[in-house]
Amino acid sequence: MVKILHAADFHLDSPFAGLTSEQARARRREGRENIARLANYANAGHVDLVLLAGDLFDSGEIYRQTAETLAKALGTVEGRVFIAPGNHDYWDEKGPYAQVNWPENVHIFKSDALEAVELPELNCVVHGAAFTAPECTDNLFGGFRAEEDGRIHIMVLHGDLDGNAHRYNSFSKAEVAESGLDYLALGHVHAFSGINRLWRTTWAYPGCPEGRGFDECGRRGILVGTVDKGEADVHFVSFARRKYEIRTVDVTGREALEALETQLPPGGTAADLYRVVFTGETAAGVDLEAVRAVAAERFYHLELRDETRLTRDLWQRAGEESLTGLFLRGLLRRREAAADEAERLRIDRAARFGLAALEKREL
Ligand SMILES: [Mn+2]
Repeated sequence: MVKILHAADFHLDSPFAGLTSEQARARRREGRENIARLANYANAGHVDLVLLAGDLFDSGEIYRQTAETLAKALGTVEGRVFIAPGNHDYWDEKGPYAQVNWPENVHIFKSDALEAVELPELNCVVHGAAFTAPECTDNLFGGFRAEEDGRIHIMVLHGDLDGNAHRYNSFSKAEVAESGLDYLALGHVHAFSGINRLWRTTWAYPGCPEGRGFDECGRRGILVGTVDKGEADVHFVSFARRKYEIRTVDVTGREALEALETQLPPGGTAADLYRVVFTGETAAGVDLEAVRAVAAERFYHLELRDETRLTRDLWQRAGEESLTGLFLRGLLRRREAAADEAERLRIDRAARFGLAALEKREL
């Protein structure tokens, strides 16, 4: 039995567009610190193998110290570390992995042909391969069969299981089922896949351990557990320093701040990045600047959107024989013909501005 820790898709030195440059810098630093946290976590759990399935760096254009920081942190791991470079951090003689000296316990797969590393002390073999370019139209996995030799066979690989793009090492579930592997540690898909099984092979994508935008919301983490012949007992562990969350807040008949309050978790949001979308019906819309002035300090980062629609009784004024009625009738016709929700929201906004202007004129 071997104890493993499986992680992937750190995307260190991501640009973090959408944050201030100061926060983006802080988040990049936190990303690098995550590696040391990971090493400490592995040591505390007496992990034998740390399996890192690619996309550790976001690109070849990393900050100079990043590879050094990674090498130093992984050198403190008491077990062995295996890295299978992916499409963002593909192996290249001039690439980021080649810039530093790696400690002895770290093995980086450097070939786009599968390689086997034997670990007799663990009765285990770790297989792996590398992307050697930003795309890999070959199937690095296909045809692989683990020897039936009583040893535990594990593979760490970046790739697209059941993918149809064929640009990122696509391979099939049938191939995994035939592999005879005990555990397949994958990287590439950024959401946790769940722990899956195909015949005797357990496989999983851990997802990225730290969200980097509102397309990577919620709990993020790593996988830890044990692998034995024909069985793996692996589970997800939350690891992210900060979460991205999107909350939809209906403000119909309520103050925006009050409504927002009911949607927030009891544990607080000071460490997290939130996008709040106000919906429902209002006469005047939501004063986003007023909400921001009060609420912003309670979040690491707060984005606000007003997607409320005009209250129904205001649209009813379309029946009036007045300039307001005429104006609203015109918009209502366009609203009924609108192609999508976004266009309807734009028309609601136009109605609001128009009504405000008309009210001033009528005074
Ligand atoms: Mn990735």
